[in-house]
Parts: sequence; structure tokens; C-alpha cells
Amino acid sequence: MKDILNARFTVEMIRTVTNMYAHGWDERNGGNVSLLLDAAELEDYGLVKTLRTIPMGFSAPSLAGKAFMVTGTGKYFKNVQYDPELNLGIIRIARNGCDAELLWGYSDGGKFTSELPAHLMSHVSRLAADPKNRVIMHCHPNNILAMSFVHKLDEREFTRSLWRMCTECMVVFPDGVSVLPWMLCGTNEIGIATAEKMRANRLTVWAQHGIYGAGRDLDETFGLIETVEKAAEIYMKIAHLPVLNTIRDDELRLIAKHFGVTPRDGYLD
Ligand code: 2HA
Ligand code: ZN
Repeated sequence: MKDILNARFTVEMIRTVTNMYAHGWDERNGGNVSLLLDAAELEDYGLVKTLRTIPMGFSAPSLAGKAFMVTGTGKYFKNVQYDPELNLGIIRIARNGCDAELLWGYSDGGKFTSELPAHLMSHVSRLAADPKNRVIMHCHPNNILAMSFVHKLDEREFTRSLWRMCTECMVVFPDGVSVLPWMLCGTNEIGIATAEKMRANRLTVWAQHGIYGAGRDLDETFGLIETVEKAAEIYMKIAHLPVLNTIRDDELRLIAKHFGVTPRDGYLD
């Protein structure tokens, strides 16, 4: 029997949340990550039996039978590497679409992140857009948060400001960022609103809270957030200074053409 602690996806999850903590994106119990797994592969690790059934409080019928590794509620990213089985869990969505079947983890009797609605509903949106999507990631990067206080929350304007901050931005997130106004977190409502945004692109800023990213693997998703956070950092460094130079729209178009990416429709003048 293979050991789940040595599984490639477990090792990558531990490395990723450890790195997120090291970047200062996940103070205390901040942030949460979910990773879509191959349910059949879990049999190799002996993970077939339901240890506990945990109601989710919402319904995601299209995910029935799918398995996810999800960070635990109230758990600190900095501690995951020292006790993965306590701080992480693997759940399979039950046939009724409303319950989570715990296959591994949350060993203190805990459960998945309070943001499970936003995660699973966003998985549904992203899988519809890209069947290879596997990751939803949420965290609280300083500069994205700061920018959400001083920049208009119009998502076209927000995206354009970010694109102009570093040449690479257009290459990394040509689909732009969506922005949600402040909302109460941990609710089905913010989950529905986030998933609605995630139909169009892979990044959603939660004003005065943080960001959601989606991607095909943990590295790609981390890199998306890392790039937005870098752009937001430059923005915060220059926002109060007279700006003498910028990247113009025709130059943004040139970057997109050169790197073969399509900018979000209507976002360039
Ligand atoms: O889990 O980040 O949004 C802590 C959070 C809630
Ligand atoms: Zn949060």
C-alpha cells in the first residue's frame, strides 16, 4: 500500500501552503486551498472507506464522486508541514451532492475550510471553462488588500492598473481579474458570487479581504497570485507619486501578440 504522505499531490500541497505562509499571505488561520484529485488513484493509498460524513450546507451535484484535498477550518498554514493529517483532509462529494465523505485527515475531528462553498462552486465554474482545472486557492496578500482600499473596484480599471505595473502581467493573466465588493466571508452567498466571477477568468479579488485564484496545478495557481501581488506592490509603491512613464495600450497589445495570449475582451482601449 502506498503512503498518502508520500503522494506527489500531498507533498506539493504541503510545500505550497508552507510557501504561501512564508510569503506572508496566510496569517494565523488565513487562507484555504482545494485540489481536485483523481478518485481512482486514491485506491492505491487505501483511501476508499468513509471515515465520517460531513454535511456541506450547500449542494454541488455535478461534483458527486469527485475527491478533493482541502485545508482544514481554523488550521494554520505554518503548521501543515508538521502534521498534514491534522491540518488537511481528503473528501469525496457524496452521491447526494450535499455531503462530504471524509476519506483521510482532519484527525482531531475537524473539518474542511469555512470557505468550502466558494471553493467547490468555483471548481464547478472553472471545470466548465477548462476541464483541466484542479486548484482553487484563497489567501490574503498585503498589497492586493491595500490596493482594494485605494483603487476603484471597477474590474476593468483594476485589471488595467495591474497589467500596467509589470510587463509580464499581460502574459500571466490576460484574462484579467474580477473584483467583488466587500461581502461577508464563509457564506454560500460569497461562494455563489465568486463562482459567477470565476466563469470568466481565474482570479477574483475580494475587496478588503484577499484573492481567489484558480489553475491547473498548485504551481500555476500560486504563480498567478504571486504575479498579481507583485503588480499590486508596484502599484502601492507608486500610487502617491507623479507617474512619468507607463505601458500604453498599444504596448500591452504588442505583448499579447508576441506571447500569443488574448487579452480580456473590451479591456484595452
Ligand atoms: O479560513 O481565509 O476567508 C480563513 C479565511 C476565510
Ligand atoms: Zn480569507
